[in-house]
Amino acid sequence: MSRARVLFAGLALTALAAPALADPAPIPVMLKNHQFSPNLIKVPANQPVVLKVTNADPLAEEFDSTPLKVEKVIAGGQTGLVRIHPLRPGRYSFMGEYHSATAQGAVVAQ
Ligand SMILES: [Cu+2]
Repeated sequence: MSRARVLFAGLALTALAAPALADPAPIPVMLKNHQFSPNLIKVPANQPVVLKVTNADPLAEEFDSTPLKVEKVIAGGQTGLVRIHPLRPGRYSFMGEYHSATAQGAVVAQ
């Protein structure tokens, strides 16, 4: 291989490896009868986290959290990925904004 080809091969490998680091395994969360399950989600601190939220209700819901700086609408019967930036240890509440009387939960980073 020429020097240029070796360099290109190295870059290609880097590009393939990067998404695995940036995209952690999603944590499944179910929303049914306007309640999250689990409603207490333990995650590792200081690293990015992805929640895979399945809305099993027929109505849309908005996963909303001011402390997590997240807002995501998930249509009825659909699944959405909620990406959370690395967190310091602590408790971060979230809710389903459209049904907040019952749709409440928290992420606990530790
Ligand atoms: Cu909102």
